[in-house]
Order: sequence, then C-alpha cells, then structure tokens
Amino acid sequence: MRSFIKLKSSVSIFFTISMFLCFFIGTQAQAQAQKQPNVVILFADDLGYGDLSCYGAQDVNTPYIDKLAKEGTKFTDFQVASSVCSPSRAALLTGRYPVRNGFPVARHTGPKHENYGLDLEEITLATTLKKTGYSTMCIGKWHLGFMKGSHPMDHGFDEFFGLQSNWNSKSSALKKLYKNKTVVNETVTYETLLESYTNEAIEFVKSNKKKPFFLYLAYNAVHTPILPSNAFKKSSKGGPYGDYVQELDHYVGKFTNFLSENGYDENTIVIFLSDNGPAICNAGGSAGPLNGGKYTTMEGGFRIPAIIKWKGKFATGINHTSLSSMDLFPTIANIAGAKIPKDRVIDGKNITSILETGKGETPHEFIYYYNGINLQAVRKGPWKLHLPRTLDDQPYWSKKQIGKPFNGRALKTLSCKGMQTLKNPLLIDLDHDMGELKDVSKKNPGIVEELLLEAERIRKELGDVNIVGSDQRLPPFEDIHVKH
Ligand SMILES: [Ca+2]
Repeated sequence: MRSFIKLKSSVSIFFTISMFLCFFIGTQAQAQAQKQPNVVILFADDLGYGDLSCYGAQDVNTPYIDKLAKEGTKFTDFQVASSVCSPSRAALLTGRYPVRNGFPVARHTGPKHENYGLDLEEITLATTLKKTGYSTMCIGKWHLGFMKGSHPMDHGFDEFFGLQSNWNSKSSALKKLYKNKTVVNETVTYETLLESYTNEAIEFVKSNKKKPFFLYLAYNAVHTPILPSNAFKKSSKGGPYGDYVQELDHYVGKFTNFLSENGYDENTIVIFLSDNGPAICNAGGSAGPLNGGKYTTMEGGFRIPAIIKWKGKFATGINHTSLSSMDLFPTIANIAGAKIPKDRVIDGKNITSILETGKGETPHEFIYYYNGINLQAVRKGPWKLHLPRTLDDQPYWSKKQIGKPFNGRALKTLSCKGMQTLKNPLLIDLDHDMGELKDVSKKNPGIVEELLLEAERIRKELGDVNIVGSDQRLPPFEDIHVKH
C-alpha cells in the first residue's frame, strides 16, 4: 500500500514537472514566434502606380487592397530596381541591384537559356529566413530560371507551387503548373491561377502552426494576357484590364481576410507591391501622374504601389520617403533575427525604424536606374538626372519600339515609350515635377555635375554598356541586350 502511494505521488510529481515543462516550452515557442513574425510578400505583376483606387484610380474599385493601405502604410515613393519582371524579382529576393546579382535582363526559361538562372552564389531572403527557422514557400510566377540550380527550391524555398515563368498559350513549357518539381497540370487554364494560388497560400499558412513562415506569393496578374475569369468580366469601368485588377484585389482580399479572421494580424508582416510599372503599350494600365511605364527608366516604370502592414508594430498612414524593394531583405532579416550576408554588398537598407515610426529620411544617398545593363539615370533626393543613351545601348525590349531623340524639342506628356534616346543629360526635380516633364539642368549645373560624377563612379562598380563593373556578375550571354 505504501509503495503504491509512493508510486502515485511520483507519477503526480512527474506529471506536474511535465506540465510545467510543456508550459515552459510552449511559452518559449510563443515568445520565439512573437520574436519571429510571419512574413508575406504579395507581389503583383505589371501593376501600375495609378491602377488601384487607393492610388487614385477612378475606373476600378479595389476595396481589399485599399483596406490593407488603411490598416498599414501606403508608400508614395517606393522603388523597384528594374522596370522588367525578372530583374525586379532578383533584386527583391537578394537585396541587390540586378547588375550586381547577375540578373539584369528577362529571359524565358527553356533549353536555350537553361544556364541562365539566379546564380547559386546569390543568397535570397528565403535562404536566410529558412536558416533561422522559417518555413518558406514560393507560390506563383518564378521567372528566375528554373533549371540547373535556379529552381525556387534551390534558393531557400521549402515548397513551390506555380509556373516557371509567364503563362503563354503558344508554349507547352510555359503552361505547366508545378508543385515543387513535379508537373501537376500540363496545360493549366490561365484564368484559374489567381484562385488556385490563393487557395494554396491559405493551405500553406494553415499547415504551419509551429514555425514562423515566409510566403512569397507572386501573382500573375495583371501581366498579359489580360484574361479576367468569367466572374469578373465587365465588373469594372476599366474594361478587361480594370476587371483583372479587381479580380487581383478580390483574391488579395480573400487571403488577407483569412489572416485577419484567424488571428494572424499581430504576428504577420504583410507586404503588397508590384514588380514594375504598367505595360501601357501592350496591356493598358496606368502610372497615374507618372510618365513612362514598364521597360522604361522613368518613374512610371520604377515607382510602384506599395503597402506594408504589421498590426500594432508598424506605423500607419502615408509615407513619402524614397525606399526600395531591395530594403525588404535586410529589414525582414533584421526583424527575424536572420543573418544579413557580410561577404557582399547589399544595396537594400534596414528600414525597420522607418516602418515602426513612419518617420525618417531616405537611407539611399543615390538611386540608380538601369535598363538591362545600361545606366540611364541617377537620383539624389528629388534630383533625377537622365543620362544620354542611344537605341543601341538598350535591351531588346526597348528596340521593339522606335523612339525619337528626346532633347531638342519641347517636353510634353510622354507615351509609354519613355525616353528611349537622349542626346544630353536631363535634370528633373521630382518634388515639383513627378511627371518628369521639365528639364531644369541649366538652372542647376552644380547638381548635374555631382550626379554625372556619381554616374561615373557607379559605372566602375556596377558597369554599363561596354564597361564591366568591379562588382558586376555577368549573365552567360555574349550580348546581354540581344534576345536570342
Ligand atoms: Ca512584371
């Protein structure tokens, strides 16, 4: 009897200790989870600065993205590092300029370009977050190679669901939908992608209860083809393009509502942005008050809608500071306690305090605007100097459209072509002329001189046409600007 009591009390002590340990470990896990927030990047494709109602669009209604802007911060001067899909993605994920990380031009994947992918030497945000305990998933459009070490799962993502590049009805390779490295649908219907990506994203979140997660959800909308699904046809006043924007908004809302309704808001950073400006010439879209769009180095190509929300932790409102998509890498790594590589230049800056307080100056002394490997503009504060260029300097996408020399005639509203050729440097004061319509170089010779000197300096480091930079990773092509 006595030994039974002894056994019983030992068992009860054991349970008490176990329960205490469980509680302790549970609390630790919770503290760890709070220390490491979940991170979601919702990346729209070719969505212009003027394409959302919260950015002034009149012919569309985007209530869900507008709600995100209301609950978080809306940025009015958020820059991407390229006005074309692939280089912009490479810069977002590595925190480095595309000329530095080796991905300055876009190519469709396939046998011709199987050697062209995000270099294995590059370190992505997914890689660094995964090393510090995150579950990582890439959903949607990758477009950074796919073979020979450039699959998302070669770059820090535990899982992948999506297309290797753009969907294209004429290419059997580009219609294949993948789960990880397996084709799950040989000829996926384009109009189903927004919904299936969103559902997959929700499943990924549901399956990650124990670890913090990083979700990179790169929607195909509103890149061409402009094919809204039946439920959204004629839903807007903006034609098929407006309908497609509204469908994107609907699915962003489905996902962000899921997060809010399931208690994720306090522990999840949600970032919404576009990879480049609108493809005005071949798709439509609006850059709002900005000029130029996709393929150009005008603000319409580089300045994109961007919203960041972390309930209770980040500031809310409107922020006019010049920031970059490359800032997200060091900022998120810093917040997550992940390693920021020290053996290379990271062009992005840690903007945690700006996000928390809503205050602070731009951390970028200069911003460089490359079109492929051609340096076309250098910016310091409000001053943006467009540099001389010829059509021969341009990537293949610029050569599709024949432009006229820009200097020597009155500046007026520009078309989607932007400034394809330029004989003399052109200085813009973005604070007073965000449409880049008025050359103020003659009134500000000192600023022109300073920015020309900076252009010379950065060419030596990051290269230009006919100049290989000291810290430039070259893609495996003989002529980078020619489409083969
Ligand atoms: Ca794009």
